[in-house]
Amino acid sequence: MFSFFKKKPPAETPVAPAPPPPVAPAPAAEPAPARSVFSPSSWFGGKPAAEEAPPAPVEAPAVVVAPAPVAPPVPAPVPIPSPAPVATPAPAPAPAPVPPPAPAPVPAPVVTETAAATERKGWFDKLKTGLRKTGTGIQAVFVNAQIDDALYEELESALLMADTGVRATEYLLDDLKIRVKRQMATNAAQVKLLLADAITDLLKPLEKPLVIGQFTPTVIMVAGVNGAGKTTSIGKLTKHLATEGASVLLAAADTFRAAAREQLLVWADRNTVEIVSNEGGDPSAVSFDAVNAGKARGKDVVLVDTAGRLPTQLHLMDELKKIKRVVTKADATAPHEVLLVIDGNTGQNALAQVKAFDETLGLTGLIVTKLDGTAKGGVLCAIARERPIPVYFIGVGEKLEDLETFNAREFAQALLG
Ligand SMILES: Nc1nc2c(ncn2[C@@H]2O[C@H](COP(=O)(O)OP(=O)(O)OP(=O)(O)O)[C@@H](O)[C@H]2O)c(=O)[nH]1
Ligand SMILES: [Mg+2]
Repeated sequence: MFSFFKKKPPAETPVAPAPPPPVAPAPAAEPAPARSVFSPSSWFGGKPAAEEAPPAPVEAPAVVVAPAPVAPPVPAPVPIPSPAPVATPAPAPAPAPVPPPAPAPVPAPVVTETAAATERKGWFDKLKTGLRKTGTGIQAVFVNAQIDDALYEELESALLMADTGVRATEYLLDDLKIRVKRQMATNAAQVKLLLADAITDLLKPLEKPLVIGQFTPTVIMVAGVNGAGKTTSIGKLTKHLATEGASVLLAAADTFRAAAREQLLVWADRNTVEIVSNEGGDPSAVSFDAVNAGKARGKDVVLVDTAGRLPTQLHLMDELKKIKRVVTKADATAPHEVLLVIDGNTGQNALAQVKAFDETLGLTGLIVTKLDGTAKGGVLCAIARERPIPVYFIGVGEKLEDLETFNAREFAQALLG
């Protein structure tokens, strides 16, 4: 499914993408954490160097992601789980003075690449369908339109309707006008493409891979309001990690709901995933135990699922702070990630949630769910403008494969049809 590989210390090579034999030269000079590093080509980032793997168009190094010993006979850019086609003629960077050419005569990886690209294309189509409600109003502005004030006014309304927010809308319009002038666009279709560029650039800072493996275990705490999709997203992540061989320990720190643990188990692979829970107990204690157990058992990842709460429920927000504090007591470097899950349907309110949870917890990343069926997907632009916290994943449905990494260009293109 989602190809990411497990980098083991010495010569052992990836699991899934099965690249060529020689030691993956990719993450090169890293001080090799001597631990497992999960660095999926489309899901999780490797380490600093090769990260930034935006599956985007052709930005060579990024996409070639950590594992990339892939050595097809061709020199430069390898189209990985890249999004879709579309504009951006990207002046193909010269043949690239690639480092030492990997001597792999193995043709196999190419197949993997193709499969990954096909898979990503399938995801793009799904994303496009999911964002239809958000995008329709914006796309309509460009139908049979002239480039005039009326177009910009209608676009402003459409962006606001999509919950892009006042600040991001103003920013996009100003940016778009500059692009239109610079490119000397003469028709509305060109303006639409330029808007896709503007949205891509605005959203780009949100694009960042989740890094697993710098710490063992990597402790990820997940928070959010009630029903945002925390447990489902954790389940999807867990399943993918487990499928790829990562050992995962779940902390059912949502001790309120009896069903929470079972809900996690449904998603998890029982053979490779363990759960620490204590129904009705103290969420901090469960988290503490889970991190300690994760350390003792050498787990790759500990995912802490917390109960839903509103930012206005101060005692519950304090409880979250406590969970974080206690996790740090169990492992001084943890939590390594504090993720907020937000429901795309909540539009501008999601931005308020991001701000509130960030102030309480210091967020490191977001998961935006339910972008299918919402007309408010523009809120990502508002987040990018007002509280640019990385969006690790976006969800467009309830199924396992409905959660994927966020890519700015892909999102903008899916939005504008
Ligand atoms: N359409 C759609 N539904 C989703 C998505 N993600 C989650 N859901 C649904 O949202 C509902 C709530 O999901 P949960 O994972 O239980 O949410 P939660 O944040 O853990 O909820 P609490 O623990 O009660 O706060 C479930 O019915 C999920 O199937 C998504 O991307 N799209
Ligand atoms: Mg839950």
